[in-house]
Amino acid sequence: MAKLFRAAIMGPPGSGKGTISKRIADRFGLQYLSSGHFLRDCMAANTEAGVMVRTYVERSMLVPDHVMTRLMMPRLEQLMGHSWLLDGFPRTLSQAQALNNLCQLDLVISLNIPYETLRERLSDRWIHPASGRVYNMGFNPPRVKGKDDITGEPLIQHDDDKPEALMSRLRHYKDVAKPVIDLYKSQGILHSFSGTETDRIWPYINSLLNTKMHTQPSDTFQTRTP
Ligand code: G5P
Ligand code: MG
Repeated sequence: MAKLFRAAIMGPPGSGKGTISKRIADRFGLQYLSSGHFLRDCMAANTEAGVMVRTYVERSMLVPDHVMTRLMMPRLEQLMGHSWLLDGFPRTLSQAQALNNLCQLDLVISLNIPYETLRERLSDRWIHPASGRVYNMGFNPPRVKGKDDITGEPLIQHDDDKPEALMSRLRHYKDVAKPVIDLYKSQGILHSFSGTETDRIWPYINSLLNTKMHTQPSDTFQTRTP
């Protein structure tokens, strides 16, 4: 029987997790779960949990671990029969331990992007608040300036993408990510990629996944048809 493939992608805000995840999901037929999108869905549904997490997400603060795992675990259990890729979860050691209790990851991708690059990207970033769709005026602009491609509604910019706020978010990311990175390094499943352009990093990630998923006869992983 085909094995299931479980991967996660980590990286600071704006490092390209979402952009790369979408390429991986499309190319390799993995189910894709972004913790940020998932939280925004909860917020849009105005559930009790959604109202609670809004206070954190709107200030770009991490949602507390016990809330995050309580929300994510049932969603992950629904995906148990599939191969998947997680974007933005786990972010803390406590989340990584909770995930470890559910299943063992096969691969973790960590993105190392210089601060200056992140600053440039995020200051150029526009968001459709209702859906969380993200645009970049240089890299992936909307078809009509200032408007969401799907709904035509106006795009906005986040206060948190200003330089001072961004610097503090990045510092915080490094502090909480370090023990998670160390854990996955010790398990031998961490692969780090450095660079300033997603399009230059992508071929290396593509080739790593090709090797992991397709070339070893014992590793026939179960995916949905891409
Ligand atoms: P999210 O949604 O996980 P962040 O802040 O970690 O949010 P973000 O902003 O979604 O990360 P990303 O996914 O790493 O960034 O990057 P991206 O969106 O693909 O790319 C960023 C921008 O750069 C885009 O405009 C893209 O088009 C552009 N870009 C990409 N590559 C290039 C390139 O090569 N060149 C150029 N010029 N541009 C490029 O989490 C949101 C919030 O939810 C909560 C937290 O409050 C968090 O702040 N949260 C959690 N809280 C606790 N625990 C968790 N596990 C949580 N997960 C989420
Ligand atoms: Mg993202």
